Amino acid sequence: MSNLSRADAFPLRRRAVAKQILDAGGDDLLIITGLGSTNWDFTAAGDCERIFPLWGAMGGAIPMALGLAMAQPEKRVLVATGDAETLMGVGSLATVAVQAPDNLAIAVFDNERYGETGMQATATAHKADLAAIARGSGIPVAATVTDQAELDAAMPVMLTQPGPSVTVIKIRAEPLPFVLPPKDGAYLKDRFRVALLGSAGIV
Ligand SMILES: Cc1ncc(C[n+]2csc(CCOP(=O)(O)OP(=O)(O)O)c2C)c(N)n1
Repeated sequence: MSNLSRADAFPLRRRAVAKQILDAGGDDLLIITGLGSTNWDFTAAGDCERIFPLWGAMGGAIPMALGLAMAQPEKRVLVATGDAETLMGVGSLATVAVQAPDNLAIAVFDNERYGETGMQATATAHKADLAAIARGSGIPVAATVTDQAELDAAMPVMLTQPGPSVTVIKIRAEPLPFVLPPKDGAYLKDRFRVALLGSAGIV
């Protein structure tokens, strides 16, 4: 099987992975999801006010989560985003390493595809290794998981252990029905701020 089609048979399924993370994360976990499929995955798992789905700004999910983690050092922050989104903002991994917030976990849902735009192969279907890029950027806690046992073992890395961490989760390349979160950016911002700060968050 060539690299370009191997993701069609990866055992981990993105919707189940998102649900496992959301369910295990508990009520205090703050989540940023990247544009495209991770938005739909976490909305399908259970849209809630502690999730901020990024509708645009490709490459912006990790920088946004970094800022949130630095602003809220007592809260655990997880960003779940795609391989193409991560590659587009790849310099942000070096900035994460410089700032090194221990409350930040990065989960890359790596289907080796540009899912939303028609499943074209990304660089991770060829030679790019995002965990190696993360380590080379200065984030030592960086690993790739490929099956359920490895995902289970990585859950504490994503949810409780000191970070920053990068967990690259190889998930099946599969087109799924869109499950859209609310689209109004002001509403999404306000509901997230109220969940985090109370009513003072939107004065
Ligand atoms: C700057 C920019 N370029 C291109 C796009 C179009 N676009 C939206 S989602 C997407 C692919 C996302 O792929 P990935 O991050 O791997 O997520 P997946 O849906 O495959 O999980 C692209 C190219 C965009 N929104 N912004």
